Amino acid sequence: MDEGNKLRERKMISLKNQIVSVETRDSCKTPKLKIGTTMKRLSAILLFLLTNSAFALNAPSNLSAEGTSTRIDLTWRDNSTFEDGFQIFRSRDNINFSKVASVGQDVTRYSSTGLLANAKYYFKVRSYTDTGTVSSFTNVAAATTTSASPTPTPTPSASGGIASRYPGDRGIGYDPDVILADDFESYTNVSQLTLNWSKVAHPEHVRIATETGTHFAGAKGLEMSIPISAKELGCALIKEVKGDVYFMRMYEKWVSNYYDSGSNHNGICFSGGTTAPPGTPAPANGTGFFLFLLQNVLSGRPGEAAPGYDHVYAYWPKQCSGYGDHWYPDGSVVPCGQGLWLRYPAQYPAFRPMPNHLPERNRWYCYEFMIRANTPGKNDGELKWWVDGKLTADFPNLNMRSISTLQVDEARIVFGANNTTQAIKKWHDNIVIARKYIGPMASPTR
Ligand SMILES: [Ca+2]
Repeated sequence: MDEGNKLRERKMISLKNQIVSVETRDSCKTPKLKIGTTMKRLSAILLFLLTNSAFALNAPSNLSAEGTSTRIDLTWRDNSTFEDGFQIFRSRDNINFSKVASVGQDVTRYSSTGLLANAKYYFKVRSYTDTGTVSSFTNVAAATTTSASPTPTPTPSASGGIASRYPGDRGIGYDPDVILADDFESYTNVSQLTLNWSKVAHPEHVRIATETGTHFAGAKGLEMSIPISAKELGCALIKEVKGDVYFMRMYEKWVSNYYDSGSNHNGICFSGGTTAPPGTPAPANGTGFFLFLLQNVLSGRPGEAAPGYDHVYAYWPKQCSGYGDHWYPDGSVVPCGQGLWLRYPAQYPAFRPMPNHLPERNRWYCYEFMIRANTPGKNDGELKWWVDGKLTADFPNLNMRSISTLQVDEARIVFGANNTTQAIKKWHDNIVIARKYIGPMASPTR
């Protein structure tokens, strides 16, 4: 018999003695008084029994609360064996609590829904029995709801992009929302690229190409190539920007025999902050950096073929791998399995899985990548991309930064590889960086 049971045993004996003494004492007085008094005493004893059986109804413990958009999820530990359920109390000020719900026996979780956005709530829980017994309360747990679910950036109609107003992209560079438009027609050599771009990294791997098939429109395109090499080689065109929302559209084409099974990066990249060397994750507190590269590489997925499925290569505060995560439109993440959007749907309510997209080699595609940095403290950031004007992937509800000074500060064209066993090559044309959706070129002149 444990101490609690011993205590209860002693209480019961004491109560029995009281009843006996009541009957004995009252039996010496008038019978009428005896019955009435005894009933009163018994009621008091019953009340005593009921209220004191709280000693046996252990309080739940370890209450924790987690807030999402307009709901808070509670969990606690059930420490009682004969409760009929648990009562949940809620407060806005941690002083005045009111009961908001009861849940059944052995239940250890509850979701308080329909709450105000961006609001702090306090909770405590106790166990109860149907006879009116209640335990003492758990600890008070508090959580704050986040902003209401953001509406993902609307997908523009085919005719709604900036490019729809500039057939053949003619004059698109003068649009007030366009930061850079480059068709590579103005250059005779690579050194001139910095007239429009902030920096060209490793120009020895970059060429202005004029051969048939190396340009989407006009007479020239941008060629990037990597020779066979045992070490990592790469090149990039970098445009410095400073803001929270950018779109970058690029026509791109992989050479017909393109194949690289090693570490390969190629495509459109947005980054903010001071990026760390490979293998160093972005700080989890959201004050460091983020990097998102829309690319195609082989990563062992079913049905895969060169150049590999579209995906985002991500360094961000919630990355699961030190060497960056690969996000696919269907919600999976290599090397971590399911993305956060599939594992925690309540935190990513606007995420919709889409089929993965595998481009072909030796064919031009119009890729457009969008980044929207979140409002600090809110999960309203977003990445999405389009292929030939068709929405292909959408990652809303992202929280990629905690401070407003961490902004998108570079838009890049990236091409690089490590341990190449054959030379690889890719062509690029008609690049536009803008603050609004661009869309494919209207009436291309080929
Ligand atoms: Ca061109």
